Amino acid sequence: MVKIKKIFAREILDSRGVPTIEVDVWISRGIGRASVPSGKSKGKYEALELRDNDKRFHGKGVKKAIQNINSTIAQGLVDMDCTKQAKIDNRLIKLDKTPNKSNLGANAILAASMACARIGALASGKELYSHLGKWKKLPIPCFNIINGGQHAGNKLAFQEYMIIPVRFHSFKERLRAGSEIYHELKDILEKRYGKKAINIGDEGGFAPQLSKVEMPLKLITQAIGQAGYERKVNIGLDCAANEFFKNKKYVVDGRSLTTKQLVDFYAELVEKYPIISIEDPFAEDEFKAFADLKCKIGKKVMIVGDDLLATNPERIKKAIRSRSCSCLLLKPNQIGTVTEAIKAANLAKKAGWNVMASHRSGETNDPFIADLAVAIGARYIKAGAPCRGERLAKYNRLLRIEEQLS
Ligand code: 2PG
Ligand code: MG
Repeated sequence: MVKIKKIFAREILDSRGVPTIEVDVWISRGIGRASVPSGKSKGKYEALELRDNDKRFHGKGVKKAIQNINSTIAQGLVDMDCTKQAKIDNRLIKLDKTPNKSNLGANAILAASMACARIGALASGKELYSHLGKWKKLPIPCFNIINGGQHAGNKLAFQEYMIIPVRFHSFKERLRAGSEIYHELKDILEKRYGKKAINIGDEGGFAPQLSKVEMPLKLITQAIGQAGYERKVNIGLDCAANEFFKNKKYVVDGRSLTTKQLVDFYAELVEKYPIISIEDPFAEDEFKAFADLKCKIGKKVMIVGDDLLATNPERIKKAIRSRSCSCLLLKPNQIGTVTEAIKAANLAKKAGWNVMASHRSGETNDPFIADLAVAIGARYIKAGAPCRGERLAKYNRLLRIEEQLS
């Protein structure tokens, strides 16, 4: 038994310069520290992120959440055994008493939960990934190299265009391929559209002024080929379709599409490009549309649920019943504790789905999600482009984990 002595939270800034929470948990021989990310294209079924909504930081301050950690959460966790993550998380859930963590704030609760996991690992003399799980395989990275939607100042309806280096023997080789293709794409964009096309979006991918959703697929396929990785690297999309769902239609490239038309459009894209994964192809309540798409292209393409599932067990169960997905996008801050995130992953895996562990568009340098991905045996991880410190913090951590495991 290693007792928690003290818990202290502070307000820090994330990669968009917006406040977020960092927590220190103390035991007699050290500190565990963690910080939480924040999304922009958030789904309505996510646990509540508590913001101050006052004058500071345009309403985005997190002082209330910090106060909750330094008072209620600290009082509730001090003297508990830091190596017992499930018990800690259970206590956090009880202290909050709401289904969506709206009392103390999911950002407050998750920051405390993650910091406890870190100190629990230290106290047990383990790496974080082996403290949290038994799996020891590295996930395949999905690098978001063109940003659109809410993450960029361009007109692209789709939010993320990812390259997925599938056919390689190590994480290290996958990271190399990701970086080489990223730089190949940079050259292509600059030559074709000039310097303004190589500005980057929130997740480190390029944000060229393209307006047709198919164009990035052409450019990325070209970059993969020119870098010499044809047939070894595939493409994944996060359409984040909630964001272009207006009056029951999907507004893509200036056209308003019905669900059926959008299903056909995805099927066409899949025929033309080496796409193996599509996340949030429809809005967050459209279980049936997801299922229709899965029925049509599901043998070739993984259908990933993010806003649809919100890392929430009830929604995951519903999607299992309705055959809407074949992969869970796992975002710990959608549900609010480390233990609940692990349970969500296990539920998805039991149904035969894949799991893709995910960062958020507003990140910190905390690589927690990398360790969690290994711990739960996630087949994939997405942490943005192979560019920008807060994205590389995750990929570089995986390089180190691979070294330890080999
Ligand atoms: C997503 C995420 C992360 P955000 O939609 O999958 O890439 O974006 O964090 O803005 O919700
Ligand atoms: Mg998403």
